[in-house]
Amino acid sequence: MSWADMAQEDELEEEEERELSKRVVNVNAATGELRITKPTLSREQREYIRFMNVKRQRDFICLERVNGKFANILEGLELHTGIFSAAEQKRIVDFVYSLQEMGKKGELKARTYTAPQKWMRGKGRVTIQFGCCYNYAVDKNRNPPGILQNDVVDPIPPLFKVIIRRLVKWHVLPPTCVPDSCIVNIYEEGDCIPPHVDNHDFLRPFCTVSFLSECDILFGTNLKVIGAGEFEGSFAIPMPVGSVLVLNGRGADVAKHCVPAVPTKRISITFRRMDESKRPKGYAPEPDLQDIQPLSYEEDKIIRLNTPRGECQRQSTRRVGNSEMRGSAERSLVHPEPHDSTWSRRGSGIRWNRGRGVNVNFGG
Ligand SMILES: O=C(O)CCC(=O)C(=O)O
Repeated sequence: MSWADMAQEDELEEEEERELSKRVVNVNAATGELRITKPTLSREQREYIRFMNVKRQRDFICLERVNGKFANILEGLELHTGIFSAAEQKRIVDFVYSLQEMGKKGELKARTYTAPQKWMRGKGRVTIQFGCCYNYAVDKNRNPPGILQNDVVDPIPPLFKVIIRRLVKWHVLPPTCVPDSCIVNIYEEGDCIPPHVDNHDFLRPFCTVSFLSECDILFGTNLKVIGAGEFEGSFAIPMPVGSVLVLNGRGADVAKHCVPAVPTKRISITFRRMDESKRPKGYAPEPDLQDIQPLSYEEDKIIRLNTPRGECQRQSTRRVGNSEMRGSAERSLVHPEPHDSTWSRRGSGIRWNRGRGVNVNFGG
């Protein structure tokens, strides 16, 4: 399948659409008679249902001393779940694999695909960059970290533009900050991303979408490197598969973040908008990423849908994530809980140990 074929907005939704249009069996309580009906929801109605079922957590709190005063270093972080269905995630992951194959065969531009030298655990990960070439550290040409002005990478593939439109339409990113670049990170078991604050060549907010496996992202003003791929930080946020973590405010700029060595293979895609003055030379904005408008629904409103039984649909505020299902008391101390709860801790140190999860040290 070509990239152009995948550019169809409907196509990301295709499997989900089938799911939602499945036949419904109604049992008549009095007669026991079975009636099979096929709900005919318009595309807008289906999108509305999915949009209303997105769970959004915006109440992360971790107090740390910043310039002599306690401040919530997680202010500005948001975790959105339910943006991508399982079928959509599979489609995206399959596409990433095809990109990886192209990269290995030299079919992508030289700076698009980078595979790290694997010489010790906890070193690097495969990256595939689109829209601009980001330099993580001073390179052999002495370029500082940031967007390289003279290096070319491939343009954002159509399927990723579909994702970007979804993120803006579904109120994950504001229309003032439509991403025009992205980095795919492919983590094999043991790969990590070390503590960093994203470069200011990119605007805030930006976001990361997680695929294949859940892992923790650590935040803290002072993230310590304990060993290869092992870091210590103040707060861990589990990123469920298919979730989108938005970084903004102090959560993006005061706290550093890192992903410790992952227990199992994982893919993430970080979407960011370049500062206009930092765009690579000759960069032309993508016409199909202009004028994207958020859906004009309010996130928390009840609506009556035109379903056969006219039921009310309401956004659930309870977050049911894998972390809850694991039922670990240890993890639940630091993990986000239902939408309207607030979790607050002063920097007490969370050490991430591979295979053992998060240990909470209350520091005496
Ligand atoms: O993989 C992730 O979730 C984090 C990625 C990240 O921090 C980055 O791309 O800068």
